[in-house]
Amino acid sequence: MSTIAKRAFVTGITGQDGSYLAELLLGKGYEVHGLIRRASSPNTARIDHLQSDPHDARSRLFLHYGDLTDGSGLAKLIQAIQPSEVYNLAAQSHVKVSFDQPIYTSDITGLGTARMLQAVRETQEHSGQPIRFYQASSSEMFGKVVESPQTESTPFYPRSPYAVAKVYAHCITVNYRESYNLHASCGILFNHESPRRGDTFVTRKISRAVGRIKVGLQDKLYLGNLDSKRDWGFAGDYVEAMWLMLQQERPDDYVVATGVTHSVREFCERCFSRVNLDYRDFVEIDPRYLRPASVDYLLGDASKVRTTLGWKPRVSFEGLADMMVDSDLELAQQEKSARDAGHEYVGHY
Ligand code: NAP
Ligand code: G4F
Repeated sequence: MSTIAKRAFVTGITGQDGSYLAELLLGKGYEVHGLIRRASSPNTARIDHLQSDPHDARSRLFLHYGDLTDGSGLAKLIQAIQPSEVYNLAAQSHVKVSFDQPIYTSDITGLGTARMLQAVRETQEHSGQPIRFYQASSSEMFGKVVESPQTESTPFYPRSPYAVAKVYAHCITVNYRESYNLHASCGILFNHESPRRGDTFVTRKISRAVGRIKVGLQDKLYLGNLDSKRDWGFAGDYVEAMWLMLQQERPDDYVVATGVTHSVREFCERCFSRVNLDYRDFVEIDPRYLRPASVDYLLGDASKVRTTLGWKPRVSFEGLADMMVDSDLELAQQEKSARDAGHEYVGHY
């Protein structure tokens, strides 16, 4: 394959951000190549709407099997695809799970990034064609925050195996930028959500439960720390910042956030009130959802991305909660109808 101006390779394309980013890139005319893991049942629900007939010559989305544990497989793929931009979004991305699977999380979320960087570096050296690299860094790296709001220069204090792995991934990306003249940028993204959010993250867990409670499919919602605060934005807005970073002449690191923080309790209040319910009647605390070490407060200062890239969030906290509840209420109504008709419900994002 020869290098064309707009060819992107996206790891994590089946995830929340990957699906929005693929939509954005296809909309801008890119040829998009995505890495997917082989699974015993389909795992492409979030991007199925982007896949046209494989025999249709106009299709610009290509999926390739691979895994972040397989460095030589990644290198072969990147050499074959010859992308001009690489977005590394794949990760074991669940903080609580990382306490149960610390070694696995370090391997995927941490070392997986080093494997990607090495594959990109080798391909660029062989072909002489520049490749721009985006790393999905996280506000979890700030952890037990040493200052507020958090900026690009706030020191990291990771509080979970996931966050430690992300700090490694962030630092190795900066190291490859400085050592090999790689156009590699890190987006330090604060929490971002959507109707496509995985349903074990707290916002989606809440919006799913609100829909199901409203239609009578569920009685209670069990949560952990309700006082924890996050700077929540909409994933569709945040993928635009990723793309903007790779359009700059110089690589750099940017905090992407709304600059507003809310508690899990406030998210519950907003979601339940959207369907005229009071969260206090349904939410109960289950210590199983507490973490061995917690991140209690995150608030981002996105001045740099606003002024340098001209990026700003479009969806507010209230707009996000309403969007998620409305979507999950519709899903719950479909689930209820299917159940009432005696059919098995097949969910979608
Ligand atoms: P997500 O929905 O959990 O998606 C993770 C993606 O990684 C999925 O496509 C998953 O594939 C893939 N993946 C997992 N392990 C893999 C492996 N071993 N090899 C190849 N692919 C693998 O996460 P997200 O919310 O879209 O987040 C995207 C990235 O941004 C992640 O790196 C996350 O850590 C980071 N981040 C997210 C946020 C946020 O608030 N959403 C904030 C800051 C940073 P399967 O579908 O097969 O599981
Ligand atoms: O939705 P969460 O699981 O997201 P968390 O831990 O902030 O991590 C997410 O955002 C990071 C960016 O800061 C990403 F890097 C990471 O990949 C992921 O996308 O939990 C949010 C808060 C936490 O304080 C948690 O303790 O909600 C609290 N919480 C309370 N009850 C709960 C629950 N979280 C989950 N998942 N489930 C609960 O029942």
